[in-house]
Amino acid sequence: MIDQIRRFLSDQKLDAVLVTRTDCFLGEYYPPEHRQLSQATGFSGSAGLAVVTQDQKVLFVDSRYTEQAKIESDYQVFEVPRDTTPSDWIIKNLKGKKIGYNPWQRSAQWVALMKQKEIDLQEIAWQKWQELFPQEKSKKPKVFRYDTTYCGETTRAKIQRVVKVLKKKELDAYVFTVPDSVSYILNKRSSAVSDYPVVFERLIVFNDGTYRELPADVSVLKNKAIGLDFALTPMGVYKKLKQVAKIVDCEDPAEKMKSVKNAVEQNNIRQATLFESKVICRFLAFVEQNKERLDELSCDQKLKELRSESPLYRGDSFDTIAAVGEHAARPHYKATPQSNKSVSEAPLLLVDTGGNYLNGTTDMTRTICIRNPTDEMKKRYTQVLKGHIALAMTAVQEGDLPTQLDQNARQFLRADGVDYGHSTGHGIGMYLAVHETPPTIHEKSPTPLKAGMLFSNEPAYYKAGEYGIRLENMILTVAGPGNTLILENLLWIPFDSRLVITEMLTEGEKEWLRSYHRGILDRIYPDLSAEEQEAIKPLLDFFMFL
Ligand SMILES: [Mn+2]
Repeated sequence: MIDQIRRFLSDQKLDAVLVTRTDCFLGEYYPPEHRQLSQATGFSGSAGLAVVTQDQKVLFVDSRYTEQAKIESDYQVFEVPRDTTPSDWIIKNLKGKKIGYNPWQRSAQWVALMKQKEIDLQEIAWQKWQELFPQEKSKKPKVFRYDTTYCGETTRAKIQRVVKVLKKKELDAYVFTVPDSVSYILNKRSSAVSDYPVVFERLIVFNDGTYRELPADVSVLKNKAIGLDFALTPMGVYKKLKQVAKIVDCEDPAEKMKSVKNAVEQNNIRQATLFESKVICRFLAFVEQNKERLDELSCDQKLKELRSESPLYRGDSFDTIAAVGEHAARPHYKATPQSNKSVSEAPLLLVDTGGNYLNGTTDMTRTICIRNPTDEMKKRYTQVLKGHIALAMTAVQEGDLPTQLDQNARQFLRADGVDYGHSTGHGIGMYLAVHETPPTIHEKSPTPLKAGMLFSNEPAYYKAGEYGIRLENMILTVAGPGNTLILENLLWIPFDSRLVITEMLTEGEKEWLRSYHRGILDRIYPDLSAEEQEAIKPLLDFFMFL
């Protein structure tokens, strides 16, 4: 392949070519027609960017994929942003060179930034791109209406909210280019893949309240003032629109709209998470009963089987991470038949998993004791748990940034000189993407908290090559007295008493754990079989006597 790419460079009089994993919606969705990154490099992960010149071939991946990329590919691998970012590397190494790229796979904002830095980007026509990376045609996914019993607001009402934004900004129309946003506004979903059940369309909303799919011929927008989110729009779309219309960079209004769940959505997600809590409690019971014969892949199977008992289950919201021992030190580990480990091989098992149900998307993580944890593991587990509780107990007001939540979750680890490399939490879609922005629970998050936001609380600790710990619940913000926000916990799944050092807990933390575990007894226990109740006792038991 590399020879073909280099021949292509000479034929096209280019010095370099960029190959990304993104589809033409800038997403990581992976239909067969966008297999170019793995074709070029051999690397099969879900995100990455490669640059090929006549004498260099480099691959940029994030920390979850560094190891995998080095195994799968013979490219020089850079970890982003620890080593460098692709943009910085390009600016440093390729100034003055002609760099070919596919304008449907880079954002208008990124292209503008590169041009500012005097990087010579050359568009490669779709036809030429396909000659270089021959693609199979993918099947059209089945699209269906997402009922208002689940989403709680009609398309008409959502369009009216967009029209308000248009009037305020004196725009004639807005072009939505992100599948999540289009699916949200049109109340449509598809069966494309279970972890991203969106429709792959772009949408125009006019300020008179009419709307339509963005057609190939965009003359309908001639001379109109249109809003577009440059960071979320492929250069190919931007250019087409720019030829006919006056375009203005304007934040995608659906991002904020969908980040606040309405009352119907809130009730639905409460039900989905209650069902999911039962699934996980039954799963934990199953692990206790079958430690000796379970492995990472069979954990995944069991979870799917338990979820399938709900008629609303449409598949997992992401690939389950069932990670034994050192596998858990990689936050996005995915078991393969080659890597598959048996559960009883190490002291700890980490399971991060979620379902996509018609009434909501779920995401949770527990780390459980399989046998003989070390004192260090217990100390780290307790520190992560204290951080989880601290976040859950944080007093929050409407309009606060998530800074304090993030700092509270990290404080006990940081006081001990360690930390974790990812955000403490992420927004969660409503039968949409499991990672949704806003909000992001991070020190630098720019988005204030509001009532109706749904996000994860997932502090962690990773010791490379040895083990990993992560404890994740889902939180819904609800308006409290005055200006306060109540952080409503949505998941009822035991923490593992066998991994807690009681002496490290304050009275307040013990009270939180007691009431949380009482919640499990009230809400989940009655629906478990006698054997299941008995099996998860070792996790729960101890909290009764705190
Ligand atoms: Mn999560």
